[in-house]
Amino acid sequence: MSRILITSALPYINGIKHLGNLAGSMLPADVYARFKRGQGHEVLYICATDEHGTPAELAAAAAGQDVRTYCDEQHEIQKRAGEAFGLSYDWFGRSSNAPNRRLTQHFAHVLEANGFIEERVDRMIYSIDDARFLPDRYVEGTCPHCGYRPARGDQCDNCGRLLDPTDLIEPYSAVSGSTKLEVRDTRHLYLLQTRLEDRIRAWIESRSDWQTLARSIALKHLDEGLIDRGITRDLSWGVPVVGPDGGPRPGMEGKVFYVWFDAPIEYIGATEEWAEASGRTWRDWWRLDEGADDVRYVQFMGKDNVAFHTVSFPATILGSGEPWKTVDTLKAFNWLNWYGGKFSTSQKRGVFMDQALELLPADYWRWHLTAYGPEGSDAAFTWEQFQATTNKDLADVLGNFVNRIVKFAESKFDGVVPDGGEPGPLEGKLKADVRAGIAEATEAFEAMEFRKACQAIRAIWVLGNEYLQEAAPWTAFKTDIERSAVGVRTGLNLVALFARIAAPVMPFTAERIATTVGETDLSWPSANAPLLDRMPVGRTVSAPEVLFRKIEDAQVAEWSERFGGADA
Ligand code: B3M
Ligand code: ZN
Repeated sequence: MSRILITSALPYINGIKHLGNLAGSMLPADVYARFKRGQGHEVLYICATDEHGTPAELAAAAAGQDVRTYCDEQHEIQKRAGEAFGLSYDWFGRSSNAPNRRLTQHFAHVLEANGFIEERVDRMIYSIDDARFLPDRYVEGTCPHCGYRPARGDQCDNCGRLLDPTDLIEPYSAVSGSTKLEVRDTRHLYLLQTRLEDRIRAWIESRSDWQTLARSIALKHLDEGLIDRGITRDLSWGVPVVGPDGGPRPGMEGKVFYVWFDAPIEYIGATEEWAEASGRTWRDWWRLDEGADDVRYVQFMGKDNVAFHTVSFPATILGSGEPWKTVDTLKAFNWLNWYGGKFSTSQKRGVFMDQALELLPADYWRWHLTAYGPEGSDAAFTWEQFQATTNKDLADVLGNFVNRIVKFAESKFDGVVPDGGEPGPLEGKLKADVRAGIAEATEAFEAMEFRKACQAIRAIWVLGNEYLQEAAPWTAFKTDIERSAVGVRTGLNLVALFARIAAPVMPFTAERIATTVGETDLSWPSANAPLLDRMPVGRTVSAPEVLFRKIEDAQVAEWSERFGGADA
């Protein structure tokens, strides 16, 4: 049994997340966490809302709320949406809580003491009409790289390049729309990433376990050359910049740390929140000198977040010179697109987590977004594909199998696991095939290849259907009741197994399926555990209410109308 720390990129507080956000970080992290717990490992899955910075201030202003109230509300909304989706966080924290504030200020102090932070006078965009500096997203304009408009001051939504507000062409204030902008001097703290470059490169090279996508993004950023980054902003909402004694820092009054400086530190902060709430210790998860050396740390995120996790956050950690745990395995995801275009929070394009659950239960989405997610390359969500895969994988293959065999046991074998008969060659072959399938699924999950794992799981469900087709207990029932009993018993054992292998991806369904055959064990099956002869003879079974409803063409039409579809 090992200890596994899992984090998924912290969702921004500015509104409920769309399915693309879910598919590229929180959902796969949850699937992996459930898989690892199912194997009996000690898992700590940490997530939080990322609450600081301009996105929060702007969203609060748009909602007509003060930013604290806005964040309080949105945090609850996101927390509830995550729970409803079955995201099994051990803790869902808040980057605006006290532990993160303390830790962020701590890191800044040690970095400065180590010579990696410097105060510089910066030239920043100032809005005369708004009477304030306009950091990051407070400025919009045309992307100098790809010509996209409106690109935000911190990053272009279209080409993904990180930007500085002064890079934008024809900039304007996102607060007022004013173009009366000028560049003024202001003091800021800079993280001297250039001085940490060699250390970061050596560290990346020591990470043998990263996925290709993550590694290539990280190395590309290093090869392009690191720059020293401003890590403070002229904003009121954030972690305040303070002096070493915690008091005001002359010249830095009213400034806060840049949201991307404090956000990843919240992985640690949220663990501290969890520890406080549960009476546990967080240090043995994070400090190598206090027991974290046997922890395996896995991060999940979309590809746009990789540079921050492979370069910026490591610069903070490595520059501190303190023995903090760093990421062992980094799993990055591509984009889930909405038809040919992008999901967009600001333009409300696509389906959002709360809306999705109004349409269908969580597991329909969890299966589709995991089995057909944006793993090796970008993937597109379309209603038509969602309908096709749901109806086939879930209704025809899995749901139908469970219904058919349990109903038959109810009608012909008094609703119990029947006695009698001996397994023959057909069962022998099934067992070998199922074992091979489980080995394949296990290997894929271990490698965090979720699409492949789902394929292997579906293939096992198909084996069950093929077995029933051949064993045909309904036909045998008339001539050879023992043979029929073997078929039913094997089928019911398969039902229990199908629940177990579905559990990481479809936890709600797994429980419902297991209940039909009186099982509670949803652990991941180990290589040589008994599989097809586990259930006690005589145990009562009872058919489920319909497990999955097929998605009708009329629903597809209605949803396309409501959310946009092919012509969106
Ligand atoms: N909140 C970006 C995002 O939502 C950001 C991730 C932070 S991870 C420390 O895409
Ligand atoms: Zn661009």
